[in-house]
Amino acid sequence: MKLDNAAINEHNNALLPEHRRQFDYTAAGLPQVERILQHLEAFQVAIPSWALGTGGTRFGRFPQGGEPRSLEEKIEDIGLLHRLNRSSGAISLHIPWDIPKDAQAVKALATEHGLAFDAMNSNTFQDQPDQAHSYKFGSLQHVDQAVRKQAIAHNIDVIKHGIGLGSKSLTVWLSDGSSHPGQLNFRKAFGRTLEGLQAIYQALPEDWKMFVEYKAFEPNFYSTTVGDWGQSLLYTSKLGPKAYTLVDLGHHLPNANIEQIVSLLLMEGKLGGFHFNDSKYGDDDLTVGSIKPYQLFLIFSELVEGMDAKGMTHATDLGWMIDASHNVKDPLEDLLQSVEAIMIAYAQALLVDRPALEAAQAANDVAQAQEILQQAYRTDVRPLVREARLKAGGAANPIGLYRSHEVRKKLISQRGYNNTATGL
Ligand code: PSV
Ligand code: MN
Repeated sequence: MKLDNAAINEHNNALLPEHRRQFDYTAAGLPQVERILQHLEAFQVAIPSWALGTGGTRFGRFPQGGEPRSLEEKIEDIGLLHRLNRSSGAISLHIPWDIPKDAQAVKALATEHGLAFDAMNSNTFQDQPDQAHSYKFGSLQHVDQAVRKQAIAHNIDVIKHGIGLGSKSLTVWLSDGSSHPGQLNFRKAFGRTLEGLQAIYQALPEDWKMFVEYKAFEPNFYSTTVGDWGQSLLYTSKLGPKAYTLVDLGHHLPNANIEQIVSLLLMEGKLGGFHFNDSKYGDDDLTVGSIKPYQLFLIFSELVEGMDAKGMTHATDLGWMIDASHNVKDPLEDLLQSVEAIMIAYAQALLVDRPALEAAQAANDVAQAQEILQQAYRTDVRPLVREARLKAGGAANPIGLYRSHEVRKKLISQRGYNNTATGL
């Protein structure tokens, strides 16, 4: 489904006077507004190909209807999101859930929608119907070399698909681990996994990055072979300069200080990218910023500070991706909300008065440090994010336009009710 310029203009014209009033009020109190708007306009968040349909839990799934039936329709849906918010200009593919049959055609369709291909994701956590060996007891950690070879070959295949699409990175998330004490020799499992990752690393093109994603639990509930940022950092340090750690916000044990993890990984030059989501209990995969928006801001605050200290380009030097599951909301609305939450946290982080914060830290002025952070966090930056979106040609109120245009209803009439777009 495509939205034409006329529909966007009509929507924007109605909202412009009120937007101007709000923007002028916010901008008047801020230094360097132009710089902030440029940063916001440049910032793009990749949408995962697996998040466009209704998700579910092991207890069931309640479909919304109108889910994309093919990779092409997934690209169309992300194109629509990008048309609305101008900040979703990339797609992250999961193989084998979304194998491009004709890479050239798929790439051309994505380009038509203004989309680039972000990280490719491999999958050695599920058995596929045509697969020779099972991943029941792991993939790269497996005691049987034949299973390990199969998992390595799959990752190399994913790289090949990515080359055809113009992607520049591979994300490896392994569900490897154990569910019972004694099941696994931790040291040997680590060694076998490292060997497998090394073989995959060898197959990476020169200008590619490899992201090693960690997760504390699930589907294994006693140990995970890439269980936390320390273990991921061990692997990526041993692998070499093209290997980086990927932080999925939902993959930590409760109350972990993610902003500190991010800061130290950046310091070591080993932070590769993000999977954004939010959670109350574990890997809940909820809408970004819906539960802990202050934590999201603190993470972005460390990112901005750490990237600036290294002279990195915010928009392109890390991989910015969403990894969420939309169980009760319309997935497209949920994704619009997630991207908006990311842009808001980023904008707030750009507002932090860094020299003043440094001075407060140097003076051990703890109360002042909090004042400075919360001054930025409590600023309503939504008019700034909206202004950047309008400048880029997007909609003043993406969800408002999505609803008034009755997009979901139209998608259901085009695609029907009973499709499943997710691979799980
Ligand atoms: C695992 O929970 C994960 O976060 C990995 O990134 C997978 O690729 C993705 O979710 C699958 O939904
Ligand atoms: Mn993830």
